[in-house]
Amino acid sequence: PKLANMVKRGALIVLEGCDRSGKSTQCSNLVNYLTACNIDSKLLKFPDRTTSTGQMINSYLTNATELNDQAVHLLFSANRWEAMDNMRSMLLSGTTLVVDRYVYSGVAFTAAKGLDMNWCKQPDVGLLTPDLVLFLDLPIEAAEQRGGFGEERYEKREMQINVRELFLQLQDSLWQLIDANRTMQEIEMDIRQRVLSTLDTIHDKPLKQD
Ligand code: T5A
Ligand code: NA
Repeated sequence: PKLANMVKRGALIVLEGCDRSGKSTQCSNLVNYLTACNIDSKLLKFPDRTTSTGQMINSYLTNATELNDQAVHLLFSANRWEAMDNMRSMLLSGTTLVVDRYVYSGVAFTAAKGLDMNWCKQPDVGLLTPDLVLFLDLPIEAAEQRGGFGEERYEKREMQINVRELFLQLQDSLWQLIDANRTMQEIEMDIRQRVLSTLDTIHDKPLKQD
């Protein structure tokens, strides 16, 4: 192999799941672990509430403003699109990205409001394809035992039941289901193992967009 091609790209690892399934906890533990292993990695989160689209999304989620369902769906997608150039260059320069929610959340939450699933998928077509999607699955009853929902717009039982069903319909070949109804440490060990084996297998796989 030519030396110029020797920089091993990073992996695009996505954590998805039901609310309170522990995504944020596990994403940050994973990045700490990878960093301790000397694996260059970075944590990203969608929605990224810091950008201008993210501020509009935040204002909608916190019920400060109203937005048409289609419009807010497109904002969530735009919030991912605006991160793509930066994500691509980080991945190509060898950084593994650990992403807290991605297109699956985008589709599941809007479709749960009754919008057509195929319509929901279109704005995200062409985004970078993950190398691995870890879906943290937690039964609604277990999620409810993790304390009451906050004040945000989608944090209601009916909505959460619909979202989980839609998530499960979105399963594809990239998915691995993680039983999230275990201790944080058990889940963390499980995730580490799966991520390390993915890192071992991406050598010659090009970064994909679909
Ligand atoms: N959304 C998002 C869309 O509609 N479209 C989109 O395109 C996108 C990207 C905000 C909302 O936006 C929607 C989905 C959401 O409704 P968000 O900011 O990611 O999305 O939502 P958050 O409120 O940050 O995330 P969650 O509520 O889903 O929580 P997490 O990250 O799954 O869970 P976490 O780690 O914060 O843990 C929750 C609690 O459980 C405990 C934790 O300590 C914490 O208290 N916990 C455990 N307890 C027992 N056992 C374990 N194993 C535990 N793991 C964590
Ligand atoms: Na979270």
